[in-house]
Amino acid sequence: MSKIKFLVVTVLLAIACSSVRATVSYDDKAFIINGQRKILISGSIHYPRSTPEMWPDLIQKAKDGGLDVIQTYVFWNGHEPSPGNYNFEGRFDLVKFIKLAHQAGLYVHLRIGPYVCGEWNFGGFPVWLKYVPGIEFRTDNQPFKVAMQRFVEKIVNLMKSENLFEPRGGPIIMSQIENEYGPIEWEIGAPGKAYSAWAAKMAVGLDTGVPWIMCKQETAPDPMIDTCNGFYCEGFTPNRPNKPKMWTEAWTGWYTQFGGPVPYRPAEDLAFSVARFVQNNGSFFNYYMYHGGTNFGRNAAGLFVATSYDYDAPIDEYGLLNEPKWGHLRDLHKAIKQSEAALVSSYPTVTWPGKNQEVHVFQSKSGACAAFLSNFDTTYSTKLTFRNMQYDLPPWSISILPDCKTAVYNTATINSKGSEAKMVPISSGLNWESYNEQTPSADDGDTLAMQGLWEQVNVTRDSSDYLWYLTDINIASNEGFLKSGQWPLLTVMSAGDTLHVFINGQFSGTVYGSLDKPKLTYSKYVNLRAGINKVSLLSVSVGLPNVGVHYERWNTGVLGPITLKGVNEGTRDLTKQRWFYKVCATKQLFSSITKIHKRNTTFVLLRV
Ligand SMILES: *[C@@H]1O[C@H](CO)[C@@H](O)[C@H](O)[C@H]1NC(C)=O
Ligand SMILES: *[C@@H]1O[C@H](CO)[C@@H](O)[C@H](O)[C@H]1NC(C)=O
Ligand SMILES: CC(=O)N[C@H]1CO[C@H](CO)[C@@H](O)[C@@H]1O
Repeated sequence: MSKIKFLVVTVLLAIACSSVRATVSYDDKAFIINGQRKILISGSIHYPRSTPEMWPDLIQKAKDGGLDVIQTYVFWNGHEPSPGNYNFEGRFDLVKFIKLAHQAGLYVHLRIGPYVCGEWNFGGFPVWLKYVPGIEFRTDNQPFKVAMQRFVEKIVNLMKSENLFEPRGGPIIMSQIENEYGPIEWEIGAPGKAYSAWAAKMAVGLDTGVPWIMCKQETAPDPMIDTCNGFYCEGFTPNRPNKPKMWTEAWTGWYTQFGGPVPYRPAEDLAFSVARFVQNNGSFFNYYMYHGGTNFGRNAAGLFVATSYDYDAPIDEYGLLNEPKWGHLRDLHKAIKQSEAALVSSYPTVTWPGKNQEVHVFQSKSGACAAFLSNFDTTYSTKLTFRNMQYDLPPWSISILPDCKTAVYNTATINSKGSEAKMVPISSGLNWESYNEQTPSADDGDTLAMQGLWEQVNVTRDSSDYLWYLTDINIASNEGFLKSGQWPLLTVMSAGDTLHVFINGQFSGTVYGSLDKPKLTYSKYVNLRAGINKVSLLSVSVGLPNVGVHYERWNTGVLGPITLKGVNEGTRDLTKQRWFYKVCATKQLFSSITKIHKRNTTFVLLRV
């Protein structure tokens, strides 16, 4: 063995050993990785909201944009579609996603949850969880805790077996248990506190070697780090003086709802909020989302979350740079990194040289100095004097001086090139198919017969958004309305989200719920004939709820009452009679739906 070779081997061994011994800890200033305090710049990319083919490019663009960390939720219902049957393939190949981030030299923040909210169907919980006997979600409930612990252990053990936590040489430097639990705990009180304490203890017991976070929960038990989510977080303070100030969700935009506006957040304001957070001791911030992506298939949450999850993120839904946002933030990150030595080793001295002016100076013992100059006036520019120099500050902006002299960046001054995405119609290559389907009726063979009205998800188990409610109305030949021609009034009450009504195979009407008011009522005079009349109700849900206290108790579908008014006996109650059920398989499309949904055709097509 030559001397050079020997040296190479020694160096490699040293690297291997040091990576094995790598540690992640924190103090009040920042996360400490291998003994070094860091300002960590992070961005959310949810692996199932893009395709594995897109991942390397998205991750590279995140790296080029100046990110240190990729943050993702873990999506339980994608990974365990039925109890004990796990899926880590395709868009759900979590290990591959994390390894790609590692290969690009990025860290990972793994938000295991397993409650994730995230505008994701059922907040990430598998639908079968709702039907575990005695279960109550996200509280001090034994069946829930057992199921939750099993899944969290499954994920942690997978990460351990692949050596993905930082102390074993992997990229994961922090995890998260639960998600935005503060408001729920506040509402449910004691059982919420007990559950929180249990979740923290359970997580710590898994011995991952990296710190745990509980976001948006001021009461997070030690040693969980409580963190902030929001459009602005500069005023946030962690619940113990030994915890760093972290912003787990800096909202880059917002999600889109069907029928709603497409949200937009200016790059200038986003940059301003981040600079303001950092100048107030913030040392970790994460863009939610950095790439929002797409709610494929039926992954979008109810109610009315759109298929696009673009979020006005720095990387758009298609994986293209959203300029000038991406470039403006890259420039911000550069300025913050140039200031890092001063930021992590001192607290700011704050002064107010003039009206709406504020100066933060970070001066370390070793001589590093960084300054942030702010103009909080929303309308007027200002001239700010700092250390005998004059600086021009546009309204609502912060300038960063990594050497306390040179303003290398201003949050309201965009230097990166903007580019408008151009939409070009595709003239060929798209293959459309259409299907025609008969309206089913109660006497079709393949239906499920039950007494009364059943909750929709109880029947479909979320295998489809579509459920037929079918029954017969028997009209005697001596009914008065047959002679007078004054048709009876059919009224159908549904818990949501959309209802199409057919009488004797003929389309009779559609009613929509909305995000604010999912419940709906169909009420119409219907043309009935003597003898048997076929009533076919197609109830459509637009995804399961993802948020709220005990959202597992949420109901969807035709729950009644259903009445027929104006018959000989006055009002006939159809609620408790025999109903037949037919789950619409997801491939079966319904030709009339596309016609009926003049308004929101796209949404019906995409969720199918
Ligand atoms: C920064 O943190 C220190 C120590 O906790 C505190 O005294 C100071 O007020 C903080 N400064 C700002 C601007 O938040
Ligand atoms: C749900 O289904 C069960 C049988 O699987 C039934 O006993 C129960 O009444 C149903 N609940 C509702 C609300 O439909
Ligand atoms: C009536 C109604 O709500 N229509 C909406 C359906 O969706 C489109 C696209 O999002 C909206 O522009 C319509 O307002």
